[in-house]
Amino acid sequence: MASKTAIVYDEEMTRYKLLWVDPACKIEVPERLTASHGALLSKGLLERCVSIPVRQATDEEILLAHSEEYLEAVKQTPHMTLEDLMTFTQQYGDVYFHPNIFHCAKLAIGATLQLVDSVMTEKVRNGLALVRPPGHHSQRSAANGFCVFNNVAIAALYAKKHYNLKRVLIVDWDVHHGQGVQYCFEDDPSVLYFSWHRYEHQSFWPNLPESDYDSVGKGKGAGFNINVPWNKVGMDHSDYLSVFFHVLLPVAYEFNPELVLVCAGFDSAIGDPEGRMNATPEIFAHLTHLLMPLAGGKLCAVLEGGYNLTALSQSVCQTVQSLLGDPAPQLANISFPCESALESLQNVRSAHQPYWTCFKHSAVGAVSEPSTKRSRVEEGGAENPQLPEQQQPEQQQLTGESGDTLEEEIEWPEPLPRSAPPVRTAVALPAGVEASLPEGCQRLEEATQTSDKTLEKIRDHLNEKGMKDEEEIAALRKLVSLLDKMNCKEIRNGLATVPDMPLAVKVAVQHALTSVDRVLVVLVGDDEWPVDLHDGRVLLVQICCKEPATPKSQYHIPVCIKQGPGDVAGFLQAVLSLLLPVAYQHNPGLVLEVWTQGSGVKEAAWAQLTSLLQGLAMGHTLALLQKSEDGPVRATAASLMGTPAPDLGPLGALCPEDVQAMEKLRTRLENKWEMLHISVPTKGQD
Ligand code: X5A
Ligand code: ZN
Repeated sequence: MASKTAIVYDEEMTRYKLLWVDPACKIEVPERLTASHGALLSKGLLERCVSIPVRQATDEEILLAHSEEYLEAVKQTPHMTLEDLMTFTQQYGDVYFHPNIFHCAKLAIGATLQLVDSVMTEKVRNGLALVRPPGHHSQRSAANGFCVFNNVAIAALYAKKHYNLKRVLIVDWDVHHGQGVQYCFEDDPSVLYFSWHRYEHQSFWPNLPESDYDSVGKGKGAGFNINVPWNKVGMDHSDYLSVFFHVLLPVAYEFNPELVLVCAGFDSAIGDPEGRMNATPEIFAHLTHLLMPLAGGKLCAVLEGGYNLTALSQSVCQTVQSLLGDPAPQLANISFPCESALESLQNVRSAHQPYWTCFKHSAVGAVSEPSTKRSRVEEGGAENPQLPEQQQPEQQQLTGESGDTLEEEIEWPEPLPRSAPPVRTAVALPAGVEASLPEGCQRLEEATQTSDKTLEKIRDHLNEKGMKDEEEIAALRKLVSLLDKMNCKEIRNGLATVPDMPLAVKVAVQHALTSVDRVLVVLVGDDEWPVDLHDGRVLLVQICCKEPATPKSQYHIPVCIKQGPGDVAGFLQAVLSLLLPVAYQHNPGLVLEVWTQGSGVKEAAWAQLTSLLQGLAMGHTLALLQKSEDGPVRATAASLMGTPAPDLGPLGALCPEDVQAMEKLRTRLENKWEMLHISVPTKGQD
């Protein structure tokens, strides 16, 4: 089974540049590639990846997404004089040509296709193509926005053709709208295109009405084009994650792609002169991580924009580290998405309500009718899209004596190293129990010496009369040992089977709180749980079947699914729209994941949950199972080891009552858990 990560790169793609003065194009420099590649090298990441050579794309491949006339025209550029190149360039928007750019553009496509081939033939699990020129703005017969050929669009068409794929997901996290990709797949339901982009009610480049949330695709492709416009700059981690949890991920799971392509532009990171957003490079660790459980882990990231060389290099490294499976950094201060982000979120969900089950039965409509956007644009003035952006008051920039724009130096801390403990997963099973564990997974045979004393202390503290049974004590000692090993960074995560689950949960929480600030307990199954939630350090999310007595604490979140956790659609909805948002906001130092007997949860769904939860607590998850059954133990251990979970297949219908119950839960909790918001708060209400 492929577990490697590919990097596709060739220095040749640095050998073209802007040869004349053009303020719109001067940021697209060869150093974008050398800096990114250099950072991967100096951080020791490159040597952990498989390097795959680039190749030139063939005419046939280029023609998958472009017209013959356009290809023939670009073919002439290597022979043009400087003057001819300038004239040729002028027919397109915000792009430049160079005698070597045609060659590089063929390599950029070739690099992308090499990556797709390596992933599809399972030579590697995933990878990144570091390419120039970028692609997502280029169109059938036009260069645009630094792009000549549409690398990712060609890759999707190529994958459909050569591997007979029926569903490809394109996630475009670049800060610009990849209108070229949208045009290519607008009426094609086999390619789902998602893009978020700086928009500011159409006043930001490329200033298109069709970049707004109401462009949902056409004909058979209706519902398969998702635009999230950012109408303000300064969006941060909470805004980005909200859109992933409440828009992209639910749709992506419902779509069930066979391959994920990422238009990986890093101009959406802090410090970028184009994007002016506020998300630090660590966010890309999480965006990548959250996409990795899809399509059996088949993910190809392809560089698009990114113009602050520091932010770009750091973001590239974060992306690659997630692809490699390194522990994701903790994100502090995830709390409330800004009002403008919520407005976009609400509008895009409402526009897509007719097409996606995950948005059905939700009572929230669009933000005021008729839509707020046109009127705002037509009011003119500050937001008149006709004005070039530099002349707009809110975007006035400092200018130096040369008349050049001076970028205010924005600073942010360098991302911390993401070092992985020597052992990824340790499994504690009762003595004598045989289990076929995944390769590389360590079996914990003996509890640590100190665990005996520790357990005694916990027993006193909990005033626990039980804990007499030898088998029980042996299991609890192993559980304590796993937590200690996690704490001293010997192991990243662990799995234990325990005979008395309520007691084990109590002990684990009690012990964990001596070394971490906050714990997240995720319980799948019914039953009452004697976890002390009074001080807000422990958050308990329970995915269950029976409606519990009204919980008194904001830290007890029971999500009820009528048909039980075995209903995959309901289970997934609970995980994506409730569990993950509160979990990220809680920012635990440990995740305790509990599978109780008879919960009915499907193994594949549990595996997905296990994968997703590893984005929290730097991957410190302790999974507890009630019985040492081979299937669940192996599936859990595999997920903890980083093996992509099996596909869930078509999700089926969502039970309307479940959705309504979850909405009710949201209403109860959203004052405390702001990450649950999916609409603009109503004025006058608190
Ligand atoms: C790939 C990319 C941006 C073009 C901006 C033109 N292009 N103003 O980020
Ligand atoms: Zn961009």
